[in-house]
Amino acid sequence: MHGEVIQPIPGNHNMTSYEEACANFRWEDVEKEFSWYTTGKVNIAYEAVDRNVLEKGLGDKVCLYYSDPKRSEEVTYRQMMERSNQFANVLKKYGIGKGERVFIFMPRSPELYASFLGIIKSGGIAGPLFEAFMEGAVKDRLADAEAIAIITTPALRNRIPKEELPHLKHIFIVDPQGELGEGEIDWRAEMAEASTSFDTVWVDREDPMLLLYTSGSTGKPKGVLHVHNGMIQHYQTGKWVLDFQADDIYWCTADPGWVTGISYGVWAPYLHGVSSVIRGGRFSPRDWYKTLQDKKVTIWYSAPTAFRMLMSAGDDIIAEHDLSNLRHILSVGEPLNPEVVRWGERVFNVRIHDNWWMTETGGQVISNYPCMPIKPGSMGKPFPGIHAAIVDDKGNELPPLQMGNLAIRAGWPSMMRQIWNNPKRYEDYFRLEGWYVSGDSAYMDEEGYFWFQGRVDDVINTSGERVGPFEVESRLVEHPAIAEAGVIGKPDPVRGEVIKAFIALREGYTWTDELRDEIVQFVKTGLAAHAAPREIEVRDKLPKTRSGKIMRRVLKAWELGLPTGDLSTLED
Ligand code: 6R9
Repeated sequence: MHGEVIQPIPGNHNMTSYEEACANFRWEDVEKEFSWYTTGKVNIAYEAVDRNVLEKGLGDKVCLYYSDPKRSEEVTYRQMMERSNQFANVLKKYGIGKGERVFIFMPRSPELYASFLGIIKSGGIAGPLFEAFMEGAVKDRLADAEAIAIITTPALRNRIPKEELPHLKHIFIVDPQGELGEGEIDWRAEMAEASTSFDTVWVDREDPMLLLYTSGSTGKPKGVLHVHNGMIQHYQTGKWVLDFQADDIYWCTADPGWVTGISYGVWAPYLHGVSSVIRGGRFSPRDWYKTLQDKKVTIWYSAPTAFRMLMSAGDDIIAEHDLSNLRHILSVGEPLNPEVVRWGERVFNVRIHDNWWMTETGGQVISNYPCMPIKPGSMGKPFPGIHAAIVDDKGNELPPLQMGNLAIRAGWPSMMRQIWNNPKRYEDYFRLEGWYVSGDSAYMDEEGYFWFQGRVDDVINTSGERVGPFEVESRLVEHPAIAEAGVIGKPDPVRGEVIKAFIALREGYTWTDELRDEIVQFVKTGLAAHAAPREIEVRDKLPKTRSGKIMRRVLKAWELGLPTGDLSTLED
């Protein structure tokens, strides 16, 4: 398995040798790439947008090629600057400013990106949400963050229970239909009146700009807080991992509700003044290949589930398209099967570069680089300047080929700075002296390549989305028919894992297809479609510890037909 190697594609890559890059690299040197290095004025949105227009002569360059089945639009860097200025002015008009949490809950669109950048220019903290979230999920996040405003669309408006959110004052609606209710504001009408110039609110490098909620194995989703300083890492990984060149056309398929859709859907390409493709609408292999072809995409960043779905759609569709502009492809979010890497090489004639990181790390940590041989199945090597290692449960570094906790020496530029309102949960990540403990297990081979093994905790990764079993269980037991529930990830060839629930019914209920559908719907409306179980199995009783915790490890063993292991803490 370690023997298979795919050699680099020759070319002028920004990084010419990984070893050399590691030997000479200092994060401090990257600071010189930003205008704040000389002016002392910091704001990541200025560096990513305004500076391209005002200092680099890229005002007329396309920032965004947006398209969905109904709409197609190009936005230049100058337009992006002006529109984000307008939205920053709108926020200012409503008295919304520095440090305030402003959420975004809408499908991908040019309006979403202008709003996002406007929030950050105004010194605020943006909280992007997946459009798939239902009322319960939206409410939990807005309440935890004490959000003051949200930007949404008419279709999603009714999932925001404003009456139950005392801090939420303003709901900006893009193209509202009918009368506006209390606190509702017409986004486009306000934009039309707002000035296109705005004095960017200058902040400290350590001031927050982004709040992203993500799941752990216990408790409600946690708010991961990121600061402006992350730009140092977004810039440098853009340079060395994505290998941005001035004329690249770049397509990151990730939604901004996920960290990838921000760090690599906005910051990295914008900081390099590269043109991005954004495609709205549903996944469809034909649309995707057509987008790659028509937009002449050179760098494409997606996720293993998408690649596996494309693979299963067959190679014939690929042959109908000219995809010869592609230079390389990147993948994140879940383990990238060697099979998919080989498929990519065969059908696209380029390499798929796996890379590993998390919402909490803010940027890529372990990567494959265009100048480096790749080993299919490996996530690659640590980014220069970052010390990643495999450590035991006491924090001792383990030698090659030993499996353990994948950990990172604290202090890389885009590291999260807080779990919102929850210092204890933050500290827990750093419980092993000086290490950030990822919750993933892995090993390193003798040549320094890292190989993913699994999650240490029970967090489920379905189609690249992190789902906390506890959230799903909590919602399930809210249903009157369910006495108790335990949720696990079941291996799946396309989605990586699917959600499987084991439940025990309350007295008086019988299991029927109708009840099953009702329960699935119940979870969907409470959380999100992707959080609903694909499979439900009814048992008389679930295995529990004496303290009453459902033993997911036993459920998993049942599912996989494995021995259940030590059951000494089992209730009876
Ligand atoms: C960016 C992102 C993080 C979790 C992470 C791990 C899994 C991410 C991976 C990978 C295997 C890779 N993960 N990249 N597993 N190979 N290349 O995905 O953030 O949504 O927070 O998920 O995803 O388990 O801990 P996030």
